[in-house]
Formats: sequence, structure tokens, C-alpha cells
Amino acid sequence: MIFIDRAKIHVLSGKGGDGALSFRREKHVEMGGPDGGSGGKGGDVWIEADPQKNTLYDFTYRPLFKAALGENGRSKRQTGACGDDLVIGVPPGTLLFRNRKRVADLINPGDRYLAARGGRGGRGNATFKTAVNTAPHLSEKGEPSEEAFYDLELKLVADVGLLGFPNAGKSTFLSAVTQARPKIADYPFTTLTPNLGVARVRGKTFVIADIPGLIEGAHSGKGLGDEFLRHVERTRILIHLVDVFGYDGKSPAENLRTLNKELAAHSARLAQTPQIVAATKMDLTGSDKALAAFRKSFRKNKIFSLSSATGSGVRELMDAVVKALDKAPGVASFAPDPVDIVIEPDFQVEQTNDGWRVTGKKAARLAAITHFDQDEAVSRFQNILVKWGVEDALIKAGARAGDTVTVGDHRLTFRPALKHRSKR
Ligand SMILES: Nc1nc2c(ncn2[C@@H]2O[C@H](COP(=O)(O)OP(=O)(O)OP(=O)(O)O)[C@@H](O)[C@H]2O)c(=O)[nH]1
Ligand SMILES: [Mg+2]
Repeated sequence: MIFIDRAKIHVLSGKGGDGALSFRREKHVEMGGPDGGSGGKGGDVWIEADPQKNTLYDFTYRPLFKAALGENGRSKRQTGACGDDLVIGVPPGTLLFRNRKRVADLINPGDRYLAARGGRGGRGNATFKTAVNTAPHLSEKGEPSEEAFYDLELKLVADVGLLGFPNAGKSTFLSAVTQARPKIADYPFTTLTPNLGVARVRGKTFVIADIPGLIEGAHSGKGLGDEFLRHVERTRILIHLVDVFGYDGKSPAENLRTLNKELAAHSARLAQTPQIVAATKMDLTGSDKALAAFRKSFRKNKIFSLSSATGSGVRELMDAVVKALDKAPGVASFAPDPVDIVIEPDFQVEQTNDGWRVTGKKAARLAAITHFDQDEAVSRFQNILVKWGVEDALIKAGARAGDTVTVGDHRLTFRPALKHRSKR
């Protein structure tokens, strides 16, 4: 399994089905009534946290996700079937961004976000029947599909994060206290991607995240950088493992301070996460003396003594972890960024090189569902625009009869109603 924690996806909801235009035909009935059924709704696209997943690898090569179309309506008032929704499974802990704004944090299995709404089905001509118009020759097209792009970013969901310089013994500790079997070796940067393990201590269960080693300057890209710190950003507490013999010729106390600076440079919030400090490799010769010196030069935290190799100190450390978890707040979630509330007018009128354009979501939608090859549909379209005040707005802006007016993808010739013509 390849661990990927960033991806981009492209989603497309289903177009709504078109409404039907049809009239009842029966033997001995000459003028049957309208019986065109409405189209079905197009499928929605959802993004959902799926506990079976732990990487965004699936999205490396499959960037487009399309929900099914709604079926067209048919005669005899048969409504088209709705298009099936498409549910895209992502690992719990996936954050969704749209236009660089965070829109959701899918932490818990089953958390879902509506990524693209399916188009509404168009109305069939049966629904347009009124006392005045008993034989409507018009129907609507289904609403178009919705397209969107999302950036996905995974921040693993874990209770405890392991922190330390390369080679400190993080992965060894994880394999000592959980079933996880990460790669362990006597060289720095053995771990290249995070590992999760589930620990059970006195009836309590919690998830531990082991991440690659950090070094001085990680926040500016040294070593493997500090990208992986995002996988401990949610954790409730951190265990800071320090090789009792130091790393890179520096003392363990210096190592500890250096990493805490890196942590703060990455995120102020992470620097606030409670830490339990443990000196590792306490089974090796000279470790007792080294630990005494370490404790002497670093008095801010209690320093636990740990050997993942012999198991000594593991229990005491895990008890402290359970205690700390009891006090710590829950796994952090990230709220959506505030959205700018744009109160969009129903339409706007603007002058173009060759005439006028009516813009706005509502107007574009109306144009999209209108059959411009049906005379009655065109009249309805015009009546609705007049009702919204589009005609008045065009006149006010200076439009004259005969000018070209574009609405959505359609170009029309402006023919204002009599009340406007008589004014001139
Ligand atoms: N003697 C002894 N050796 C240990 C102990 N814990 C880890 N080691 C050794 O230290 C080396 C590094 O251990 P890892 O668990 O791979 O260290 P890490 O912190 O995960 O390292 P990176 O993944 O490179 O950041 C390995 O050779 C381990 O066998 C310990 O408690 N005692
Ligand atoms: Mg490791």
C-alpha cells in the first residue's frame, strides 16, 4: 500500500433527465391530454470517510468522478428514474478544500460532504396543464450537472503521536506496544511514511501514529521536511522519544530543545500539545549515566526511561499515556473556513461588444432548462424574464428592440413588450 496524503479530484454530478412532451393516444380518443412525464434527478457526488481506507493513493490516477444522469421522462406520465449517487470513499481524517478554502474535515467513518449536487429533472408537459392551457406544447430540459474540483489532504486520526529525531526508536516502540510492524533499521530515515498502530492498555484502546524522523531545519525542508507533522496535528498527546546517547553529536537535551523549536515553527497549536518525554535504548551500556546527565540538563519535563528492546519502562510509560489521555481534549478537528456570503442578485444586465448579456445563476439555469425549439417554452422563458424585471433592466440600460441579448448559452433578439414600445 502506497501512502499518499494529498490529492486533487474532479467531480461531476449527474444531469437531470429531460421532461417529455407527449399526448395521450388512445383508440376512439381524438384529442388526448398531455401525458409527458418529468425527468429524474441526476445523481449527487458525495465524499465520505471510509474506515477501510488509509491512503489517498486511489486518487493518483482516477481524478474524474461522475455520478449517473437522471433518466428522461416518458409518455403516459412516466417519470424518469433518478441517477444513482456516487460516493467517493476517503480515509477518515481527510480535509476537503475548494478554491483553497477548507470546506470539510471528514474525521469519523460515515462523515460525508455533498461535493456536487445532481441536476433537477425537467418537468414533462403533463405538469404544465392548466385550465387555460389544456394542451401545453412545452417541457423542460433537466438541469445541467455541477462540476467541481477539490484538494484532499489527509491528516491521520490518532490519539498519540510519536516524535523524535531519526533513529530515536519510534518505530521500534510502535511495534513493541501495538500489532503494527513498521520497518526498523539502524540508519536515519527508515520510516518514510506514517504508520498507525492500535494499543490496548488496561481495557483502553488508542491509536498511535509513528512518523518519519525530524531534524533541525525540518520546517524549511531539511531531511524529509516537516510535512509529516500534519499527521500528528490532531493527536491528543505526543510522546517525544529521545535517544539517550543523543543524535548527530548533540546531547539528548539539545536534541529535545531543537525538535520542540521545529514543532513550534510548524504550528503553534502543535507546540501546545502535551508531551511525555522518554529516553530510549536504556538497555545499552552507559545508558544509566547518560540518562542521569540528560535529567540534570533538562528539568522541564519528567523523563521516562525506556527500552523497547527489553520492555523495561514500557509499562510505566504506557500508564502515563493513559493518564494523560484521560485529561487531554479529544482528537482535533478542523473547522471549515468561513465562507463569504455572496448575495447574488437574480440577474445582472451588462453590455457586450455585440449587444447585451443577462448573467446570474438563476437566469443561466432558466436558459439551460428551456427548449428554445418549442414556441411555448420560449414564451414562458420570456414571461419569466419579464416577471423578474429583466426587460425593464435592459430598457433602463439602453437596450433597443432588435438588439441581441445573450442568456446562458442562448442568443435572442430583444423584443420588448408593448408598454415599452409605446413609451418611445
Ligand atoms: N538497544 C536498543 N536498540 C533500539 C531500541 N529502540 C530502537 N533501537 C534500535 O535503534 C535503531 C533505530 O530504530 P527505529 O525504530 O527504526 O528508529 P526510528 O526512530 O523509527 O527511526 P526513523 O524511522 O529513521 O526516524 C534500530 O536499529 C533499532 O533496533 C532499544 O530500546 N534498545
Ligand atoms: Mg521509524
